[in-house]
Amino acid sequence: MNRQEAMKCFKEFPIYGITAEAMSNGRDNMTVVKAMLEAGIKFIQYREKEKTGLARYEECLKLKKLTAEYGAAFIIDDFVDLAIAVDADGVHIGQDDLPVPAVRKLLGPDKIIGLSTHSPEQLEKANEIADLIDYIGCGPVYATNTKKTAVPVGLEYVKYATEHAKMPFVAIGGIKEHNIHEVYNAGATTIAVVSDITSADDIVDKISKLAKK
Ligand code: 3NM
Repeated sequence: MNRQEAMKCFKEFPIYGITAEAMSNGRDNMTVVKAMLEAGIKFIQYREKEKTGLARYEECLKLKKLTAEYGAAFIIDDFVDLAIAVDADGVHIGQDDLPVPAVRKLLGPDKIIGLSTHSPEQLEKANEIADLIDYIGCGPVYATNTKKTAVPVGLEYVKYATEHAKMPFVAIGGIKEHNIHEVYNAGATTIAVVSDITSADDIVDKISKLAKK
């Protein structure tokens, strides 16, 4: 799908899905992603930092096919080369990765770039190159074991993003069924939930609860 169609997916369903095989109760990513898609998720990020390049490549080829069957966007965390190799719909990068203009040069004009931000300063810097970025991540909203080094930025930053971001944003970090209503109330319309989904006994049921405002 093209960049515009992929961003339509971003906006179509409130929950943004991310893989985390180590926190999936022994299930593989294909099983977990299939459940996410069955539940209506339209935007999947492949995030696997510990696997080998070959394992990631082979898995992403399968996941790209699966997500395409459901008309969902499929993007890759961190690895721009992998995204190009499997013709993913884009990448998600962090503040310490290749700079956005360099990634845009590698990917060309028709792929999504998402950028993690963790402060109003980083958001304002992203705003300055809004034409190169499709969406930003804002977090971690709460403390999380999934990304242990990150310092929580709280709902205040979600409110800041609601008012100031020039592009769509996804709130992320420590968001679960019991606190997601606070994040919706702070103005987020797209919310990434990792461990509360991947570790759920019934993933489809969990997502239907998270998607209710
Ligand atoms: N990025 P969970 S927080 C992958 O703040 C990630 O940019 C973050 O996992 C950021 O939903 C985070 O299990 C982990 O807390 C989110």
